[in-house]
Amino acid sequence: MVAGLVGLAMAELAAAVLRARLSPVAAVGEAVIEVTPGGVAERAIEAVGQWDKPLLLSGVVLGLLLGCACAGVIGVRRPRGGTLLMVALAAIAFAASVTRPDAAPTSFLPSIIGGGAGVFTYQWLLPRALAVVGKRSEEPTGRRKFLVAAGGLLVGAAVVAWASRWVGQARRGVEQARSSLRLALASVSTPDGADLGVRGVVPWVTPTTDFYRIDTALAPPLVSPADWELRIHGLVERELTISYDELLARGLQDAWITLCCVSNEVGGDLISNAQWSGVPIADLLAEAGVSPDADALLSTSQDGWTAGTPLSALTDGRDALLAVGMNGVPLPIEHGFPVRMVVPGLYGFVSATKWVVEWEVTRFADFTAYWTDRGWSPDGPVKTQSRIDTPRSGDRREPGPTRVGGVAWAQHTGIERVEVRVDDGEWQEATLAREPSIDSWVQWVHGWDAEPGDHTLAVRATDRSGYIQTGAQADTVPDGATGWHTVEVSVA
Ligand SMILES: Nc1nc2c(c(=O)[nH]1)N[C@H]1C(S)=C(S)[C@@H](COP(=O)(O)O)O[C@H]1N2
Ligand SMILES: [Mo]
Repeated sequence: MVAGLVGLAMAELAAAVLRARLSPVAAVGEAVIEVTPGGVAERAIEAVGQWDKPLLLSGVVLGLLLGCACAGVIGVRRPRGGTLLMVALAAIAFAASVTRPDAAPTSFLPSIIGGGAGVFTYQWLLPRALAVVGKRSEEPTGRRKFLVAAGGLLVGAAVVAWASRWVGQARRGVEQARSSLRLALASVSTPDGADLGVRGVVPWVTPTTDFYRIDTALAPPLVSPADWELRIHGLVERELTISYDELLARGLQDAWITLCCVSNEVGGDLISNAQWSGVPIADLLAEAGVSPDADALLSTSQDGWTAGTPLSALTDGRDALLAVGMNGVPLPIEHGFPVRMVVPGLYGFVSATKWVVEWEVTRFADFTAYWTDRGWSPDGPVKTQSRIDTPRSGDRREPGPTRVGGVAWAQHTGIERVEVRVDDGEWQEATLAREPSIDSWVQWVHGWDAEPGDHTLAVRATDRSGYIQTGAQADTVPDGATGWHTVEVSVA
């Protein structure tokens, strides 16, 4: 039973951290409701009134503990059998979790984590329990050892259960603060002509739920707007501390900016486009008065992550924003709520600090940041790149006219031209969509008269500085991948 409680606590914690709608216990409860005949359920509810849910959940927990007690009894003679029963109990929770109609890809995790913890604890505790039973408690140290171990585990389980409550509540509190905000954000609609609507090409505006996510946070920092402050210090004339309301009072601007991760492989999907709303970073730096000696802004997030950004990129007039909104709504918690940075033209790891709380105006010579400490470059301008979204590698197409399409990007430089090459043929110019901003990616499409056989398609972009995207392949480390994206298609 101790093992069962340990597993239960771990499952609750995993569910809270993963923001699962249901913990495994609740999932089993829902499954019970599902298989209970309507008449029986109605009579039960009539009998117990609004206690139906707490009773059901307690029933599930009791059932679990009963099962665990059986596993304990069985384990005295057949440790294997006891383990098997523990695994079966976890399997019930697993089955209930993944068969919920709204099950997410991660729904199985809490039951696996909790089940694993329970089975592991059972196997660890059982020999100690057997030592007591076997010696008929004549040896007091065996008994004491077992009691200490079991007691310690129970206390641990209680702490974990309490932590899971706390995690869940903190999350709900911030979620509520977020949904009660009334920000003056531009509504989002795709600018005319930006989306070519080619099937298989990602939408020009990335829906927020599909926006890539990269951070080092196991669970996202939970910061309420009421508690948020940005401290600006370092090589400035005036130190400033700005609250959320003070930030909003400066007025919001909207900008289309395509954010990209330096870890994006050639052809990868760690790139997304959104409309960001926020206050120009340059305005805040001007208020603080930046010293001419400084060349960097070291930004720190609530969870201690850091990035170093060239001051030049923040003050040269581009839409570098201290953002509070994304695609017309307050930033989602995962994307940096309540406030993050977004800088066109720079990879996220040197510029896009989420949950940002501190700015130090400083010099690159005087610090290192989170990823520069781990082998990545201190500089991170986005490299001009292009990607084929359709066809995909391995696709089969009918012979005849067909469409090749994708996206290209050179944030804050702009895309001049995209070319497609079939096998060893000539580079042929593709048609570009309208580009509402040089800070976002551009869709392209190319008509291809596909001839039977196996073909390799390649794409390359030329940006408005005249630079033609290199075909030389470079790894993502230390400052971004290069090379042409190619796909293999068979035409038959
Ligand atoms: N606090 C914090 N901010 C962060 C990161 C992080 O790990 N922690 N990762 C950065 C990286 S590497 C990228 S690519 C972008 C990704 O932003 P997104 O998750 O909103 O897409 O956030 C940046 N900001
Ligand atoms: Mo990144």
